Amino acid sequence: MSTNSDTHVATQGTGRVITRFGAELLVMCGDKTTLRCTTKRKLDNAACGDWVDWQGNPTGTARIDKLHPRKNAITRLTYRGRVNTIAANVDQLIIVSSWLPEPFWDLVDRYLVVAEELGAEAVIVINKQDLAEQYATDADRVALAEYEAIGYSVLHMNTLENIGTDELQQRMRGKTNILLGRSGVGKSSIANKIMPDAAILTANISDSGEGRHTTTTATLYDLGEDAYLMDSPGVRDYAPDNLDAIKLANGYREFKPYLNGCHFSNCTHNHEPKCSVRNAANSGSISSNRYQRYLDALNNL
Ligand SMILES: Nc1nc2c(ncn2[C@@H]2O[C@H](COP(=O)(O)OP(=O)(O)OP(=O)(O)O)[C@@H](O)[C@H]2O)c(=O)[nH]1
Ligand SMILES: [Mg+2]
Ligand SMILES: [Zn+2]
Repeated sequence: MSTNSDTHVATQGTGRVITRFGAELLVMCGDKTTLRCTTKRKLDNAACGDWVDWQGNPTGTARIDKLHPRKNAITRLTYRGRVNTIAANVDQLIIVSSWLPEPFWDLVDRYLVVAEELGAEAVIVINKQDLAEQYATDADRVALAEYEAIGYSVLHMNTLENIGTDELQQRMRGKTNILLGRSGVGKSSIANKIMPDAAILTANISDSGEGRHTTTTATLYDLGEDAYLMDSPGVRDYAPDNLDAIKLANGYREFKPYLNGCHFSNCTHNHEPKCSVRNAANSGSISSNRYQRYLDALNNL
């Protein structure tokens, strides 16, 4: 991918924001060339993944003058209390765990809540399959089976021996993906397998003289076959900071058939009498492990 502003001067078009650096945005146009754009002040929140309309002007620069409606957005509160959009229009979360460091299923649940809230799909990746025999417990295997039982795909990978890479790439096709997970599970190793050339793009951007590429927004990588990866340190360890009891419960997809059956319409599925969700967990209709982790998450809100 080359940075090629000249061909677009004094024209207009629609494109997708690849990244932001300082006040400038890098936009990928329909023909896959990239264009450096400024933006109107009120479109200041344009972020990686946004679809935008841009307009070239005779002085050779281009400006974003319209932000298309978003499917969803990953936001973070800045220390000043401002909402900062780090990525927009995410189709799929790739939630990475490994056998060492050991899986934290409560963290996986948390990311699944994010996926449900965003209306995005989720793939649960368990990396370091070579260490499974040594470290995986029976409880871990139960946890994985329980995710599969409620319709999540579980993909075992081993980046050292290139196991699972093809399948992951297949699952990423036609979608804008993000990679999430705790430190040490192998996110960078996986990213390097699926986008070996992508570093070139970031190198080009930081050479452009606009100063350091700050990580307040992610970068969109074109992986071919209509697959995209949005990536940045802030995305990889993203933690939602605006959850409430309702959003949390809505994030456990197996609760959905029971939510209308609770006696109280504002039931938090904890202590309330005649709670249909708790009954389902007690009777084994849904996983009591997941329900217990839900209660822990609720208490930690
Ligand atoms: N045994 C084994 N080790 C792996 C595998 N994949 C990655 N590793 C190792 O795990 C360590 C952590 O991998 P990274 O890719 O740096 O993990 P990360 O998730 O990016 O970690 P942070 O950047 O700290 O968030 C490295 O030493 C990798 O070589 C695997 O499939 N099997
Ligand atoms: Mg890393
Ligand atoms: Zn309830």
